[in-house]
Amino acid sequence: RLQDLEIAKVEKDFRSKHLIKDALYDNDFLANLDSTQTREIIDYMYPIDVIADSYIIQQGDEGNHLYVLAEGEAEAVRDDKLLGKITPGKAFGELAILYNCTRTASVKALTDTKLWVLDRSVFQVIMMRSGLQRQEEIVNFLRSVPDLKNLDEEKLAKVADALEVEYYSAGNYVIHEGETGDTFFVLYEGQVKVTQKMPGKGEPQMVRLLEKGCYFGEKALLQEERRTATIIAITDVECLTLDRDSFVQLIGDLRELKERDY
Ligand code: PCG
Repeated sequence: RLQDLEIAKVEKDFRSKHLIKDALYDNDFLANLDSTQTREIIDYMYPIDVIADSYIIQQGDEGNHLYVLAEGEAEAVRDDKLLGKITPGKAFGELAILYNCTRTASVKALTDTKLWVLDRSVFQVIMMRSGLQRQEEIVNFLRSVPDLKNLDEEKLAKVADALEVEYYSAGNYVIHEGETGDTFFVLYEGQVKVTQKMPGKGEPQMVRLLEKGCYFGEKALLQEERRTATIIAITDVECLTLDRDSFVQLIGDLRELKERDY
């Protein structure tokens, strides 16, 4: 377990979390991690600086780290042949970690760079937790969500499988009233406020606050064409999201959601 390794999560701002998440999704070998694995990798990566012209990875070495380039530029070289440039938002070093082989190429910093790093030992613990354990964590959380807890076990498990993670920084819009939308959100961390346009009022009016364990965005997926309210992150926010197809298949016919009257 991660706790047994006595490694702390590393606080990071939401821009960094975004960058790491996009880098993981952008990488062919890491794109299929589930939302819990993605969240954990993001939480446990730590920052390092590497100065220009030094090697981040040496071909042939044992691989002990997975990297995401945050700032600067690097290049990948195999047998003295340039494989390509690595730019911010790219993950690299995953092959030796995933397949237990030696480094298949060298990576050299072309400028001073800032990197996010994950130790192999942490990566392995994250990967080795059984699908069942991970699913259980999310299912337990979903059981605390009003209305969703009435889903049967099988549906809950399927929802847990289909969820993805999304991050919003404090002050950012999650949903704009009036736009079309294809996403259902469950708030996993942080607070958002709901505002709505009201007749006779110039500014949208505050309707309510939502916190961990609340859901939103169901209306545009059920009876309405468009978003009926605006959702703004008050704190940094972590959401678990379902796309329209999964929503319709798994949750769409819950009476509690359909009949929800704000
Ligand atoms: P949707 O899809 O219309 O997008 C905005 C969401 O805000 C909406 O779904 C609800 O999930 C959520 N919400 C929270 N409080 C209210 C409310 O009082 N009225 C409405 N219409 N939506 C609300």
